[in-house]
Amino acid sequence: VVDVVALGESMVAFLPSRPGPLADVPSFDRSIGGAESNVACALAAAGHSVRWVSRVGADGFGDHLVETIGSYGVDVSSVSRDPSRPTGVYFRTAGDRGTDAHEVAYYRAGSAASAMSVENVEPGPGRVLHLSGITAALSDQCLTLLRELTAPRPDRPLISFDVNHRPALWRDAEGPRVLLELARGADIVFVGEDEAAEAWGITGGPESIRAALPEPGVLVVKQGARGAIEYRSPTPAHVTFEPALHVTPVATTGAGDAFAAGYLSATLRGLPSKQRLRHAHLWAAAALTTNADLATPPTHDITDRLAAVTDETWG
Ligand code: KDG
Repeated sequence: VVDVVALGESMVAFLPSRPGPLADVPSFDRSIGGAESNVACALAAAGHSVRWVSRVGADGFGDHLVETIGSYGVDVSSVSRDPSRPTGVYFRTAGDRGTDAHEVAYYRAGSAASAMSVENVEPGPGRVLHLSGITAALSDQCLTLLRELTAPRPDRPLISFDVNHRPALWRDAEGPRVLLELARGADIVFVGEDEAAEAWGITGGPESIRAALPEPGVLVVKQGARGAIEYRSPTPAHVTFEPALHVTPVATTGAGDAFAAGYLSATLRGLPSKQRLRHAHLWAAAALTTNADLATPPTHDITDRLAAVTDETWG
């Protein structure tokens, strides 16, 4: 049984050779993206056993994804190939330093991963199953798959769910309602305060988000550069806030995935709430200060030492 199974679509990502609007960027460098495989790669790089489950096309981009994700130590043996559909790709611009303002152009409609279904995907055993709201947005059959995987049953693994609201991907206005439903059925939920406002119109801060999402045993509300709050059942007994590290972001894409991975890593290691949040912030800081979506996290040894500093030193 692996520590974590991460299921979702990955894409070849094309990162701009220079800042500016998409219309003006002359060339792009090949990289990889995919919220769930970003989590998988970070966890595997830190020594956890991880399997990534997905579908890619029978094409060179699919080869590149499987090879690159596998090179982090992730088990990719459950990734299947679809000869009739392409691997998704996407292009993005670089935001102005320190802002999240960037353009994204997806070429993933009809991709191999968007045809994932209960029939062609088998996550296999794992302690944690990490999923995200992106998969729900890909297609009706992907949404059915997510509902199936998260349905209550005695042998269900711990479900980790990152809301990852991507308005550009939703095919109808149902997205926010579906994301709330999926989040309510998960065990560990990650959501941004801004994301909850955008998706669900919840503007009353973390307490209001917890009020809308009372079910998950763990709810982590991310407050961007400020920090993050963990609500752990039974609430309101266990509420932990931990400030984020002050870094100058190079690119914010992928920081949420690194945050989730750091949090899950510390959870798997049985660390207490404050340390879970600090590990999440440290891994996020590593991703924020790299241009690519995916950053190799600091080792356990370094993370443990950095996370052990006094409150006055931290942040
Ligand atoms: O969280 C980062 C991801 O958003 C990025 O790697 C690309 O998976 C991606 C998506 O669907 O936006």
